[in-house]
Amino acid sequence: MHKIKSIIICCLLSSSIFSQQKPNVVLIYVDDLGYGDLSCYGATKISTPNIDKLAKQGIRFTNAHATSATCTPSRFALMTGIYAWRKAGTGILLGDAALIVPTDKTTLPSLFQKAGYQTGIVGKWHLGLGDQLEKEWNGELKPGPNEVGFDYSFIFPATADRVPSVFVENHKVVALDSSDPIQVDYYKKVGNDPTGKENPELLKMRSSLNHGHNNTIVNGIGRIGYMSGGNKARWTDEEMPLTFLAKAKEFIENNKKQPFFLYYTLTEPHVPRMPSTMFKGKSNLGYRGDAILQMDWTVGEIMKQLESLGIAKNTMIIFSSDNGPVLDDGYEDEAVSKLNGHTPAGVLRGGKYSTFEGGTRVPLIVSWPSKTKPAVSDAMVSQIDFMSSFSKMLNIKPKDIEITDSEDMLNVLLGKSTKGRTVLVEQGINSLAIRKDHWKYIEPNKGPTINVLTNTELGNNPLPQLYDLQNDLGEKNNLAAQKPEITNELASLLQKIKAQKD
Ligand code: NG6
Ligand code: CA
Repeated sequence: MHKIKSIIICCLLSSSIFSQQKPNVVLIYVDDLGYGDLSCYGATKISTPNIDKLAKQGIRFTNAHATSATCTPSRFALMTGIYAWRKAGTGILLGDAALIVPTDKTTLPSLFQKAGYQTGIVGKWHLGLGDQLEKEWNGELKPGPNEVGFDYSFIFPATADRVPSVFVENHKVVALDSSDPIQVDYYKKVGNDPTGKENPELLKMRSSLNHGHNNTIVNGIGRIGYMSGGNKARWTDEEMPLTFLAKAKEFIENNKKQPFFLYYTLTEPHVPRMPSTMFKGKSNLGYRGDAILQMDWTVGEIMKQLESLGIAKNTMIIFSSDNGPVLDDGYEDEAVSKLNGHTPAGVLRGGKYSTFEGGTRVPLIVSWPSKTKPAVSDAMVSQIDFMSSFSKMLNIKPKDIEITDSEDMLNVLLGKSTKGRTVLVEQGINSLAIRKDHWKYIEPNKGPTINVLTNTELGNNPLPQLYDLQNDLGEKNNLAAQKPEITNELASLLQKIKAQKD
């Protein structure tokens, strides 16, 4: 009897130890930050001490990828574990788009929910809201993040340069006055608000030529799309980081006694870059640099909070970006003229929108102080792997995952193994590429060579391209004609992966 009792006590104890050890996870996902934008990734013209500290205590990856070179598809893949190019309608969404994440499938946050975590998202969403385009912004905005796995959400719907320029907290526009209802239209003007096109004299920052960020003016900045109403609910760009930080900290504070998953999706350094007063002019690289300093500061504030709550050791912080960098992405914000020799993509070719490495190879840092030993890892990993890796860590095996684009990389993410993926598909704006070990093949396509608006090399070429990334990380030397066997092998491997059906 005595023996049975002690076995039971022992079991209870070990299960409670296990539950205490479930780490909190804070996934900090930033917008348009490049491979060369952080000092821990070699930047010399800008210094990011807080993120550098995170890198020093964790694993810093040199060959990590967003799945795509733009926001919506990268975020879709991260949420679902499925390559976005398999699903129609997963390109860059307008601000009034309907939800594109399925509500009846396991998602990254619902995986955590199933494991007993409290889950929250604070920041940019950009995966659509509601079940139709024409939605009632003044009522309940459903389905959205709360229907795909988040217990709590405080978001803005699309991008900072798109209307409606308001925050949404758990289905409702924050601070909405019912006597001033919101209307949104992407094709024709609604209401009487001035636009950047008609009233450029009202702007504090102009739209770049031909980019078209000159529709409704909100907070002195022309946006993509038209909105009317919701005047009290409209955001002030300079306050945005502080608002998101306050909400993120509130979520952490409220859940400090139980395991939580926070998906903290910062808008920096995406356009419009309009940093808080304390960061304006601080970087000497224009507002893009200032936005990076602001982002770094925010990361430091979260690290400090975790320390002061005594939960830093058992909190995994993951830091990454949704796609590569861009300088002029819509506003005259001096990102180009004040660049001062800074190289946002580092040694990589291309950037946001591009099928070259600059499009998807991004910073990735994983720190879990009680588990990870500091290291630099060259293993190939993708954000799409978070789904399978966390499924392994949480011991939850969803049966409703349609396709296994996501690979279990838990040991790699925790620095226990350096054996990353051997194969990965990368998605540019017009074409796909496949990586196999150190080889990279870009499928032929007729897209433009350069995005003339942003001045980014897109990686498009009507001929096949093959690069040896071991010796040519900058993708300068196309070996397709010289190495037809490898070119053909990769081309057919890509076809095979594309043909996999869900
Ligand atoms: C582009 C916008 C760009 C940015 C991007 C989305 C134009 C000319 N450019 O279409 O400014 O909003 O979409 O960025 O409209 S992302 O990081 O969310 O994918
Ligand atoms: Ca982005």
